[in-house]
Amino acid sequence: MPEVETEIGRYLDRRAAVDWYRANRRRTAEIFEMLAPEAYHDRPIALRNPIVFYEGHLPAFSVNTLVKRGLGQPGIDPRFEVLFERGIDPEDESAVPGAPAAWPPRVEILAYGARADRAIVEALETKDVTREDSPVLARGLAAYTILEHEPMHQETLLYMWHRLPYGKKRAPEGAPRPVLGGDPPGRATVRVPAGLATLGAKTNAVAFGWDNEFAEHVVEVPGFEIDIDDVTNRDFLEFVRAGGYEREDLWSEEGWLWRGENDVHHPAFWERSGDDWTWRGMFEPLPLPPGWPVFVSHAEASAYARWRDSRLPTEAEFHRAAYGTSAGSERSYPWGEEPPDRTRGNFDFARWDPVPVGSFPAGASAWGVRDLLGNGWEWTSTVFGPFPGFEPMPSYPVYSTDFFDGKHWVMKGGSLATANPLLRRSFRNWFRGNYPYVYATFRTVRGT
Ligand code: AVJ
Ligand code: FE
Repeated sequence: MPEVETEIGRYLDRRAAVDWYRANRRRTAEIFEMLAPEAYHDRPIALRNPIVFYEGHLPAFSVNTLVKRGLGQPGIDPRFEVLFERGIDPEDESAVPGAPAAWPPRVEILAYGARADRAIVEALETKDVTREDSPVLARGLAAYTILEHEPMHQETLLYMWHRLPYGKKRAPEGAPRPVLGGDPPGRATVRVPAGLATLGAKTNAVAFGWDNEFAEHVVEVPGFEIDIDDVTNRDFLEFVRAGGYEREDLWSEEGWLWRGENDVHHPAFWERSGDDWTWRGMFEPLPLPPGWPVFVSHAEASAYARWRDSRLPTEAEFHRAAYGTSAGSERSYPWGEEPPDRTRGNFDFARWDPVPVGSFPAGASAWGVRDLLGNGWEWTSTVFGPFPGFEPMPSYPVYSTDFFDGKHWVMKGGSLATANPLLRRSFRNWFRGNYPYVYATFRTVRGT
C-alpha cells in the first residue's frame, strides 16, 4: 500500500489506518459481546441514549464524516445516517429529547455496520483521503476524526456497562481480576514552583488534534502545592462521614441543587451495604477499595476540595504538574518522551476497573506526581472553552462549539478506558459538572 505524505511530513499510512480502523471495530464488537441480549435496549444512563444507539452511531458517524462530508460520495442509508448522527447531553432528565418510538432491529444495525466497514476500508485503502485542496481531508483530518471517535465511545460504552446489573453482562475470557490493594499512602503533597505551561498544540507538531486543542499558547502559572496522589475512596469516605453531602456551604449553587434534586449522598460507584460500602466493580461488587481513586462528579469533587480548604487545579496547573520540569523544559508525557506502555499507568483498556493510586512509579511526573495519565480523568476548575485562535474543525464542526456554554468543565489525563493515542498532552475532555458516571477523579491544590 502506498504511503501518503501530508504537508507536515508525517504519514497517514494507509495500511496503518486500515489496521487501526479494524482494531477499533474489533474492540467495539468485544465490548458489545460482554452484553446479555436483554440489555440491548436498556438505557443505563438516563442522560444518554440507549445502548442500541451506539452500535449504529459508530458506523454512521464514520460514513457521515469520511465518505459523505470528506469524499463527497453518497452514504449507505440516509435513514440510519440521520437517526444515528449524534448523541445527546441534556442538563437533566427533564431536558432529555424524545427518542424514536422504535429503534431498528439489531440485525439491520449490524448489517449497516458491515456495509459501512466495507466502505470505510475501501476509502482508506484506495481513495485520496489526504487531499490538500479539501479542508475536510487535508492531512487525513476526516480519517483521523473517525479513528479517534470510535475509542472515545468505547469509553462511553464501558462506563454505561458499569451501571448495568451483573446479570446483564459477563467478563470477556481472560479478564484481569480486580486489584483491591490495601490502605493507600498518606495524603502527601509537593510544591510546584511558578513557571510556564504550554497548553494546546501547534498544528504542525501533531498528526491530528481535535479543534479544541488549538492553538498552542503559553501560560504563566504561579507556584502551588498539589496532591501527589488522586483523592482515594478512603479520603472521600472521611468527607461522607463528616456530613459533607449535608453541608450546603461546601457546594456551589448548581452542585447543591443537583445533590438535592437527585438525592445524592455518595459517589455513584458506591453502594451502601449496612455500615459498609460496596464499590460497583465492572463484573462483581467489591468491598470499597480504600486505595482506588474516588470517581465523582465535578460538583462532588469541588465540595470535597472546599472541605479540605483547598480547590481543584486549573487546566494550566495540571499541565505544570504533569509536564513541567524544574529545568523549565516541558515533556510530552509526565515521565518523559517514551510512548505510553503498560508500565506507565492504567489506560488503554488493560483492565475494567481502576487500581490503587501510586501503582505505577514509572509513570510519575518530574515532580513525583503520580497517575496523571490513566486510572481516571482528572477534573479541573477550568470551564471548557476555546483556546485563542480556535476554529471549528471542518471534519466535524460541532465537536466542541456546542459545549462552550459555561456549563462544562475540562478534564485532563485519561482513564482505564482511554486509548493510547488520546493520551497526548494537548487532548482535552469535558463533561457537565453534575455528571457522576464517568471514570473521573481529582486531586486538590493549595496556593494563590
Ligand atoms: C469529548 C468525551 C465529551 O462523549 O460526548 C463523541 C466525545 N463527541 N462523539 C462525548 C464525542 C462526539 C465527547 N467527549
Ligand atoms: Fe459520537
